[in-house]
Amino acid sequence: MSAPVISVESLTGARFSDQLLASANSGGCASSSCGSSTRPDDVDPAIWDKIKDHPCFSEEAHHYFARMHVAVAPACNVQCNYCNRKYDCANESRPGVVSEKLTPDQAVRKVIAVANEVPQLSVLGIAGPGDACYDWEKTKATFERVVREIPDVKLCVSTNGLALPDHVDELADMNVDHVTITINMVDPEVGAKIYPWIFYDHGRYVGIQAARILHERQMLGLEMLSARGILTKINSVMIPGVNDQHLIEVNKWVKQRGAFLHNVMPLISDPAHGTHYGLTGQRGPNAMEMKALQDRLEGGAKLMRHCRQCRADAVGLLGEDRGQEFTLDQIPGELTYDAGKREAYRELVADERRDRLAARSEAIGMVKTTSSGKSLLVAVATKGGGRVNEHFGHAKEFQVYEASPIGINFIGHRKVEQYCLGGWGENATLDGVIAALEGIDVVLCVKIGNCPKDQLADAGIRATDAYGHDYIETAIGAIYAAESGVPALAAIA
Ligand code: CLF
Ligand code: SF4
Repeated sequence: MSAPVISVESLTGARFSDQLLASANSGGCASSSCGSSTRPDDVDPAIWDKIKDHPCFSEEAHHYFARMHVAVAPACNVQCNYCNRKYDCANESRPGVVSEKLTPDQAVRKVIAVANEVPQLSVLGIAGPGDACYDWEKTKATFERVVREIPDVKLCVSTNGLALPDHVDELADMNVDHVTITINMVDPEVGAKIYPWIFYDHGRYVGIQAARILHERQMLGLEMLSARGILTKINSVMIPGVNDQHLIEVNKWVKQRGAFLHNVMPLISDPAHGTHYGLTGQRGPNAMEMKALQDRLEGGAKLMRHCRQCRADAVGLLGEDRGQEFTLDQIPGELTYDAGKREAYRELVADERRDRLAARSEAIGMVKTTSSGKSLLVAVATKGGGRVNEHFGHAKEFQVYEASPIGINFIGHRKVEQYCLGGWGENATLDGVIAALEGIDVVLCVKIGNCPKDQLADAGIRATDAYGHDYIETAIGAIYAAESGVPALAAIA
């Protein structure tokens, strides 16, 4: 096929490629630390085993591992006011995007093509358009073939929950151990403002009755999954004035029923998408409203903060989308599965993760011991591996970390338009990037020119490339310590 080979060098730099070649040539595992020895101290070993390679269920894993989606199940049994069904399912995917729909056979061919080429691939998800549990036969046919032909890819499913209880046992039989349910309400009165109708048990229901049925099925599905040890992520679309305050209650309910993660996503509402909310002027939350709600939810069900609301045919690390390299017309009719690249990558990553975790805990320990009380927001240009390794002008997003006396925590990302294209940067684009970085104290990148650096400084944002290729937490820890008066580690110009 014509898709380029995704090299480990392109992700993480020359040191990685040398290690990758050495481990690949040795024909065996180069590391004594494969797998679970990289487990963070605060995660149960059995849980870690399930999440360590899942980019959505582990923030740490999302620096190393990729997901792909196949859009095989377009039928849906619910109407959400933020969807008009012309696009992907907005419960999991970015609204306004149309994905390439596939038959199960086409989907399996695509998974083999991606697995052969993308070393980071670890998870196959079915996440719209439509509902994977309602359009079950296609979901099941796809998963069964993938289990047979590519057994080392994890399976993941996203659903509105209405048909979920009917298929929990089959999901368990297929070793699906990651399921996402979109739960926007636990009070049917709130639900009636979000769902005009549902289709259930051969009938159509509207209003509060529809919302009540949906709520009961969602809770039942969640309880059934928890009872079987299947990890659940709850997606909630934050709709200001409709369910924003109510999501605190949702968080409590799902925590009580064993949810592993709660992912609050902003409503994206655009009249051009033709949805009810888009056409009636319902706005989505801004970044500060999102953060305020997420901060209020701390202490409840554990929050996911690294979601990118990806496409229903997304391919790659979260935050990148290589789906256009793997459209059907680029995939050969006959393909043989070759696990070589992915196996070599995993060996490499096992060592790297252990090193990074050690560096991370050292940096966090140091930040906790400074007594400045300061809080610092740092935006990092990275293309993966947990390192500062992207040019400022090439970044399409910045990962945002907060350094404070409680440690160094990933708190989200800011999407931007790529500023530098072919060695040339547009001022208007730079203005947009600077606006997207509002509130950020420091930008870390591997390279930045004087012009953008000066304009960032004018906006009160310091930028430095002094920590290029360092681990993110190491770099942030050094800056935090320097700014807190601990003997200088590196200066920010
Ligand atoms: Fe896909 Fe979803 Fe599985 Fe991940 S996505 S089905 S859990 S493999 Fe991930 Fe994408 Fe956010 Fe979804 S970043 S939209 S949370
Ligand atoms: Fe649209 Fe997904 Fe809601 Fe169905 S469940 S109406 S596809 S957002």
